[in-house]
Amino acid sequence: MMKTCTVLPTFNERDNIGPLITRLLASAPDPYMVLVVDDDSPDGTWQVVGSLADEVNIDGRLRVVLVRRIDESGLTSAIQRGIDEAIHNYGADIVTWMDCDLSMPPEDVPRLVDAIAEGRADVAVGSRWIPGGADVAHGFMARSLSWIINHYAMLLLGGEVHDYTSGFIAARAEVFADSRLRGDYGEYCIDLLGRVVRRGYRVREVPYVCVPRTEGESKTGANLWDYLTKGRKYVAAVWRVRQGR
Ligand SMILES: Nc1nc2c(ncn2[C@@H]2O[C@H](COP(=O)(O)OP(=O)(O)O)[C@@H](O)[C@H]2O)c(=O)[nH]1
Ligand SMILES: [Mg+2]
Repeated sequence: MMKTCTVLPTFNERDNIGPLITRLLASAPDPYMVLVVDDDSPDGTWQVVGSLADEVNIDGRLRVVLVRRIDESGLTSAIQRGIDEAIHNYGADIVTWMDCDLSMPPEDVPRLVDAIAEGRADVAVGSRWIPGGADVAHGFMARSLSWIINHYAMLLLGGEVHDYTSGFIAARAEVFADSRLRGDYGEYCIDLLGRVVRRGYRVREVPYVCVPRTEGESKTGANLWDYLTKGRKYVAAVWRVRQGR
């Protein structure tokens, strides 16, 4: 039986994290655990997780774990910390992660996990850009820029992946032995997927519909300048992987 752990990186997600964990546990594979990596959120997200853990951790098959980071912050290092803890401290065979703003449906996690547990993939990617997937969260400008960066990535890195900036991933633990996350925000995803494709891991996409967050605030800006700044890092990530670095 493969043990699955979902890593949840949080910063100020107080009103989202409870419903997210409840929904994850309701449709969870077995055995399953959730590991939240919170960067000492001022809104007290970690307190909500702490009390949820007290409620849930009675049954040995389901588990909620909190890692509260005080001296470190940032999305990529939070996910990597969660991956390391999941594999080395909790013996996870499959690690998944996602945003915690409920923009990625928790009910889709088992579909990603199944692709791996059934031996169809080493890495499963939640994808907005294959049939059945969609992005109803972002406006025309963001979707257009996503189209451009993904087509650029497909051209240079290979067409197995259509959503290189997905951030909704499941992978076999073995994949992380030679692939640590790099970068500070969304570019880590392009970098990781580009490298696993190059290394010959089997990558499979599973469609999902990205919906708008209703509680809390996005940590990324949504004006043209923010998109261009982010876009530059994405382009650089594609180029770096293309060069085999
Ligand atoms: N631990 C941690 N999580 C973060 C940090 N920045 C963003 N997140 C989380 O990363 C996910 C994506 O962030 P979000 O604000 O939705 O960004 P957007 O989707 O790019 O608009 C959410 O779960 C955030 O709570 C951070 O510095 N540390
Ligand atoms: Mg978001």
